[in-house]
Amino acid sequence: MKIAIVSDIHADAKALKRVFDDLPSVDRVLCAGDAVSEFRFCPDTVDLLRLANVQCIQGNHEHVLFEHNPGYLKRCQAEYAPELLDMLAKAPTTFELEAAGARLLMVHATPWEPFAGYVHPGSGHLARIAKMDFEYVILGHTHVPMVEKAGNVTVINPGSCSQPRDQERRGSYAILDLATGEATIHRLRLD
Ligand SMILES: [Mn+2]
Repeated sequence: MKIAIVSDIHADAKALKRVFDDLPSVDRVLCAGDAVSEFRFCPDTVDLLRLANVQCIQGNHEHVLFEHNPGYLKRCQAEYAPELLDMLAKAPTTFELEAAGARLLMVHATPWEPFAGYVHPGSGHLARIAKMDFEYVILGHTHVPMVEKAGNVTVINPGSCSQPRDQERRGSYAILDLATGEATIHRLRLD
């Protein structure tokens, strides 16, 4: 089973489309949160995610939009199709998957605080993740792509397809092959 992982799209439908155009053949696509931004909903982004049957979780931006941003949410509800808003409003905070004998957890920021904390490459948080009962932990939030081993846990952050914060300045996504256990970061070309 091959899984593509995107994250932190931040309402950039064009960047997401670039990912889809670049994707190898995969069985499933996951999105690790912040598909939109707290003050910027993007129906095109959500529609692309919906049409591709992408499993989304909420990031801190969805959380703020749906829980702490009533004025802007009201404007979105007046303007956009309810099924598009619902897709993110009803997205879970964490997503777990068992496949090919492996357990996978996806959460936006950290496994213990879904909307707060950053797990960068080399982070001290990795020691805590190493004790978790998963083969794969998928995170977003940092906009820095990462594939790192924490004990027996492979920690994967696909980075952001639209707003990279590492030195490469190119958007990224990740591919996880559960048959081989291999996770790779793929970079997108710049416009
Ligand atoms: Mn975030």
